[in-house]
Amino acid sequence: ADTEVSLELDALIIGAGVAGLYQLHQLRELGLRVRAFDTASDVGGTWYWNRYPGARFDSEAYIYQYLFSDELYKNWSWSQRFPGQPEIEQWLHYVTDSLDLRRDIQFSTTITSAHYVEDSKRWIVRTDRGDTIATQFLITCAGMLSAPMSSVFEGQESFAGPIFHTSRWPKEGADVAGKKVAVIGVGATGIQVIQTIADKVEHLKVFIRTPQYALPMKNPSYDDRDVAAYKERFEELRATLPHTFSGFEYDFEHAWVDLTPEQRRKRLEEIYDNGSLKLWLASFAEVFSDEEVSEQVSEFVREKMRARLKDPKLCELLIPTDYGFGTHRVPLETNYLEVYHRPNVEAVGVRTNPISRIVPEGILLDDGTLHEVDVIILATGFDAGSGALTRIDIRGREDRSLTSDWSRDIRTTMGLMVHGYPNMLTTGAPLAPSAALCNMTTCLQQQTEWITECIRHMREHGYTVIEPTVEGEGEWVAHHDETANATLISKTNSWYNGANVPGKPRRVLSYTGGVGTYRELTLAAAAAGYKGFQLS
Ligand code: NA7
Repeated sequence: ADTEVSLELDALIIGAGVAGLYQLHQLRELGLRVRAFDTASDVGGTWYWNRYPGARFDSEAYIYQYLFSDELYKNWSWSQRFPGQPEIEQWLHYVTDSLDLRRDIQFSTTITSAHYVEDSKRWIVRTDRGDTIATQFLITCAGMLSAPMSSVFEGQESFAGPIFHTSRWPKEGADVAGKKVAVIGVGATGIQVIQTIADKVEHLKVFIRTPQYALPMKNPSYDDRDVAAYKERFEELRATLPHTFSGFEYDFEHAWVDLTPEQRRKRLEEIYDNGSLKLWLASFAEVFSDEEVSEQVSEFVREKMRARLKDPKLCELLIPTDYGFGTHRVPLETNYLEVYHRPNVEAVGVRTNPISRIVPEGILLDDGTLHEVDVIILATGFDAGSGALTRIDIRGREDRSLTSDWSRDIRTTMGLMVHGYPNMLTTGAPLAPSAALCNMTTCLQQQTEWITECIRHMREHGYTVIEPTVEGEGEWVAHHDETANATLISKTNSWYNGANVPGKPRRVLSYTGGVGTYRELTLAAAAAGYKGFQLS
């Protein structure tokens, strides 16, 4: 196979999004021969693909940031607290150009396979463009939420009009204005689409199976003073974000048990008014573990939702009752609930009468009801964490297949490596903190920096191969499970534990012990000479 090799690298990076861009920069600084590959025609990852109407941050822009460079941070100014996708994509172009990354990225190229060759201790990587690349390190920056659940219903291909997943929204735009449109799914994505297109389409049918505890977003525009004020806080943010529970600037301040009912209510009202994810990620840690606290905070949010949705039938369809607040990803919204009061919007409950199939005219329910539409938007989510990697033919030692290994049991060591796959380093992977409970940029910076330091250490000490031991991996998985199983997240069905993908082995995908704790544990393993790993 070596004779076919068209390129020799020290490190190959899959993906040119938030993680891949920074990883590329770091490894180039380290002096490696490194190249990133992306299926997309440009940089951006998540922010390249998710160009549906209303796509925007749910993290404050000034914290969804690279923190390694004061200059990079301060030379970009955000227009508002939670900007939309076009601005975020422009920012990633700015980062790419500032760091001159483009010359080492190959676009419109999908990695199809990566096989580890034990004799030469290299990965042989193939692309859909016919490249065969040999590389010492394989680094996956392929995204936590990048493998779309786009084939969900029987008969999808028979639909007469356009049908697409939100993360495959056509780059040239899609014509929904004046059309009869269906949106299937009301996760964070569905909610953003629905509230944005409702007043543009002729008729909107929203298919709702599980409603969400959505929180109202406060999204002020920034003037020069606001921008100067957050830039002023750069050092403070850099010192704070990596150490909090969720990689946001805020953290839990009080334990539920320490406050009186009046104090709790006051705290909840105050943080609700913040118009951010603070109510979820920095109200009370017990929300994630204590049924009673969970119920009380859930009821607080339900009350807020009920006050906006006067119609009892809408309340029944749109207010969650059978799972606790914060055990799904909490979406932020802007007049989302009020959308259902519009005469051109219809909420279709599909919990007891599910979608049976797609037919040329539209969506057919189990009881035979046909909903005729011109366009179908699938806001049906992703095969999270593992999907981006299991969709590539990755083979480790002794030809073991990651796709087949992870079809039985999804295991990693700190979300950074997998036993049996030497020199494969992963970001946004299962069992590390990630989108589920983390400001993604904080987590991805920490993971890519850990990887860079690991490679630097190996080079300095003359090691060429690293792999987690069976015992090391076992310990991490056990710690991860113990932490996750103590939470209510493990008892709720969602992409958080793979419940949304038929046949996916169930395990909470994101580390739930906190971003700061994870950071300490991963750094401690490195400081102890890569405890849990074998270096050779
Ligand atoms: P999510 O949060 O996984 O939401 C997917 C939605 O699609 C959810 O409401 C699902 O209902 C619904 N869905 C999926 N399959 C079906 C079928 N067969 N019938 C009806 N409804 C269905 O994905 P998002 O893209 O919104 O968000 C993913 C993450 O991206 C988000 O959490 C942020 O971190 C960014 P269900 O809940 O399964 O009943």
